[in-house]
Amino acid sequence: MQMFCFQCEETSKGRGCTQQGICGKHSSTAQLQDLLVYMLKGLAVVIQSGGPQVRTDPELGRFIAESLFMTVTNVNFDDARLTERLQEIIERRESLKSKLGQGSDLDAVNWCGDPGQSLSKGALVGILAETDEDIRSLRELLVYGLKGLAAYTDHAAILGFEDPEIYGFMIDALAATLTESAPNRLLDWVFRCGERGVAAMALLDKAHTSTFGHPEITRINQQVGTNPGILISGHDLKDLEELLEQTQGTGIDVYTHGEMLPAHAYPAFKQYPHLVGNYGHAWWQQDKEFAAFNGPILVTTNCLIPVEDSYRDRIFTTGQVGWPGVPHIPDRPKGGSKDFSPVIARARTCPPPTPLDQGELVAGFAHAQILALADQVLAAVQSGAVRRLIVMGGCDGRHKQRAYYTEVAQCLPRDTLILTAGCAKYRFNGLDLGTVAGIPRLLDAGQCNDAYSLAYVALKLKETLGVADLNDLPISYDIAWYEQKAVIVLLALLHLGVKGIRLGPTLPAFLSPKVAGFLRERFDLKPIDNPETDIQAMLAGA
Ligand code: FSO
Ligand code: SF4
Repeated sequence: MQMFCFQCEETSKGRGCTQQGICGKHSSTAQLQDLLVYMLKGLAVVIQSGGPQVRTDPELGRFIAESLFMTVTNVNFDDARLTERLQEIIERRESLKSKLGQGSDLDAVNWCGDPGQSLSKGALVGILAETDEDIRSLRELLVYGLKGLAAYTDHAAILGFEDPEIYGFMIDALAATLTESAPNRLLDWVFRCGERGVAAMALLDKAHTSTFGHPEITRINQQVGTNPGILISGHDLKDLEELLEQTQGTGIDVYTHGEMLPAHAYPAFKQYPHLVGNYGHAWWQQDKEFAAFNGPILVTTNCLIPVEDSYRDRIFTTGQVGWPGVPHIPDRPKGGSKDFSPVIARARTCPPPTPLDQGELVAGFAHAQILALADQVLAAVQSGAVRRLIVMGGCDGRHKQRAYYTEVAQCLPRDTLILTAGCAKYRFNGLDLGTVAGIPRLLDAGQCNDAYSLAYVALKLKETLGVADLNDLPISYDIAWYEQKAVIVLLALLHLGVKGIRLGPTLPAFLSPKVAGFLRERFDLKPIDNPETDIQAMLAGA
């Protein structure tokens, strides 16, 4: 075994990647990421010893969030950047230790090997270092929740929105993964992580809507123009804004890809006529679609898949994303903007994109817009015109079983509404699902983090309909997951008290039978079955 990773849904054989990641991660990268997480735990212990002020220091909090984000699936494959980050963690830890005059016997607080020893150390301190499968399961569930939390926290911080308590929690929880081994206490940390997940998603929602306005119902063009284009992928709306500013008047068009699609619905982006449309589908098809795009591609967050030769000379990364040998646009200087001129210069040399799709997509059903339709939705629910709302959010992926989600969307009766968020929508947003009671049957709230919007709508419906329990609403949850942001969304929903969630296409490999059994018993969390059986069950409220 050269590595062990089971943090995403596509893990090898549903058990764990042991030679190389299905995602393309080499064993060296996996070992560096394992060591990075381990060293962050040690840094967290040192930070804690500095008391409340150090614990909620935003500069340290941002550093921890960014570092965790680098280890999320499909973010950073660049061993040189990971090694550099490891050195930074050690330097910060050592300087804090001497400043605070605090030490500890823990290895993660003291290990100072040189970079040549990182791989062997990473192999020693990885996931399997814990031999009890239930403790390992709970610990990893918490770490993956924290990775998702870190990603959303980082996005909000980039827009200037921060909550020191979220940073403080991240530090306490990371430290707890080293110092806690009682299952009930670890479980408690997991649930508290879900609570912080709600706070982080709310913060990011506030960051997005107060910076770019509230999403509005928007028709999004899928056709290509005749100018050279830049394709921007990932979730970072600040990067999109700066790219649009820097490409104004250059004769270069900008297209969104993957999770950048919902950007079209924000009022702030409508002022840029050269933001012409969306190109392509979910992340896993990027090898073919990036090749066909012909122009430069800017990847701002996950999901990045192994870079193909056909577009290697015109792909750029930024933020926490990295691929060896691919040019990286550095972070913005304090108070300034990122410099996308290398991307723009590359675009000038490229032909326009090859057409891929025709027609339009509709998005922009975040909470403000759905609540603007609230009277209509409520009346339709109360009159029985709408029988049930089905939340089908989350992630897309390569596995054939994900055709389940297309089939469910196609086969759900016409008196149901589908609420979605995240890249899972690419399984059904091209279908003509029509309207019910004048309401479009597919309501797309936005990115995976906009699952917050869906939870917000559910809470508002509960209040308006005067039902005692969220689970008494005519809403079913049929969630698709792939990586660790989906883990924090799941923990957030559990924290809100949502029961009966269907999770697919497979349950996480990191849930031990006992932990999965516990979640089933307490929250009725279950795997998906076949579309017909699940549709019948959801319509019956099960
Ligand atoms: Fe998808 Fe990838 Fe948004 Fe994830 S593009 S899979 S949950 O990174 O973040 O929904
Ligand atoms: Fe395997 Fe997923 Fe880990 Fe990649 S992130 S190594 S595919 S489990």
